[in-house]
Amino acid sequence: MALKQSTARIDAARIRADFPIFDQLVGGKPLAFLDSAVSAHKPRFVLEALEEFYEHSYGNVGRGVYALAERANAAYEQAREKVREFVNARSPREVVFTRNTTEGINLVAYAWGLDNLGPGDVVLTTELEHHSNFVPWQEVARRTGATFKAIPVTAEGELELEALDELGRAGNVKVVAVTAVSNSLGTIVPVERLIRFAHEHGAIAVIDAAQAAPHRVIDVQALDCDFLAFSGHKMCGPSGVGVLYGRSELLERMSPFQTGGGMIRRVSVEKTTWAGLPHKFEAGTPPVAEAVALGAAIDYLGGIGLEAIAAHEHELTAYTLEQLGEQPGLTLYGPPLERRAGIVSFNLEGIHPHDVAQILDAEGVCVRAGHHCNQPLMRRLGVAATTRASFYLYSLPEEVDRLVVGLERARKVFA
Ligand code: 7TS
Repeated sequence: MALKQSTARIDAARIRADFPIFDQLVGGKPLAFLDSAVSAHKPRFVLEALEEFYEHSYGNVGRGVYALAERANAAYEQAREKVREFVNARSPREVVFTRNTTEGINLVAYAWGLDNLGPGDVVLTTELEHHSNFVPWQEVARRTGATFKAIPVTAEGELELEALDELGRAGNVKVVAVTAVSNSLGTIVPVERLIRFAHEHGAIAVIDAAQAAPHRVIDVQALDCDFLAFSGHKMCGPSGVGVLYGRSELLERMSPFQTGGGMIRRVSVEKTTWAGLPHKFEAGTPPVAEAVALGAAIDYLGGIGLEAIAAHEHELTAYTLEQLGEQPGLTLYGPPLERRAGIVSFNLEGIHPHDVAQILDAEGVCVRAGHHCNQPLMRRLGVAATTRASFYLYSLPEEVDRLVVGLERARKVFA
């Protein structure tokens, strides 16, 4: 998942016109939205797909026999096929719709972990993880008696891969769960290396692609990962829908995560049997319209090109590191530009990140301040929190300039 330098260029100002959210003033100022890592805005194309589906094709899936229900079902399964192609899965049977990344990882941790982990086994994650790819594993390890370990990170926020050998000797490594891109620091993780390590130890490799899928090409066959999870809302899709890719041989052998309607073959007092893939893992009414709109988001991003989007974010990141690097009393966190996605975390000396974010908000600049659901990483960096700017295809250099002006103001206010 290394950054591919593309010669294609996107016209971010023109792309921005596709996003109605930017048509307004907030607090009398145009939005400088530098918080896309938390969630991305939606282009008209996706909003219209959502509306069109509700107005003309809405129905539940896997239930009705009337024409409208069949239309809804066809749209839902067509969205699944778009996701399959997006991640290059072998079959739509390997694509499970979830609510979000968190649910996808919990599905694997519980449905696979509870049946396959025990004392003497090691669940290996990293200090870079979002809590969503850390806490579920820690909890399932606790319940099963497995050992939970985290690959340490360097002061620059990169994995200490030299620690792998020793960690591999700590026991029977059964799971390697790792993020492809750090949501706090933008670190691009060499997941290929970790997937290889997992398979050399007979472990499953679980990839958290929440910060990767919106920005870079994912090919689950080339990666050879066993599971990969991401969220629709971070990639211009609606909230409430996510995706879990799972290798079919593993999904077939797993117990369901949740049980109920929509996921059964036969139910009787004596015994219940499960539906085939992927429906075995989609209990209850799924996010039907949201999945259809996620399909539209995939079309939209595909029309622009993920490589061109990554190249645009790379330029903005370079510009931001350069601009912030000149600010007095500002500490930058994270790896060098060449191993970093469109995320920049920093602190201003003597000013709490929440105060920085509040002053920036008054200037119409949206950033995130806090621990970013990365408490183990914050502890490693020796800070309680950071201020974070993150970019997407609609981000503009002018927004970075407004960030810089806002930071100068914060320094004056708190001087
Ligand atoms: N994994 C990573 C790497 C993430 O960045 C996030 C959300 C999640 C998992 C969870 O995604 P969800 O859709 O299930 O909530 N990241 C952030 C963030 O950086 N700031 O707020 C949420």
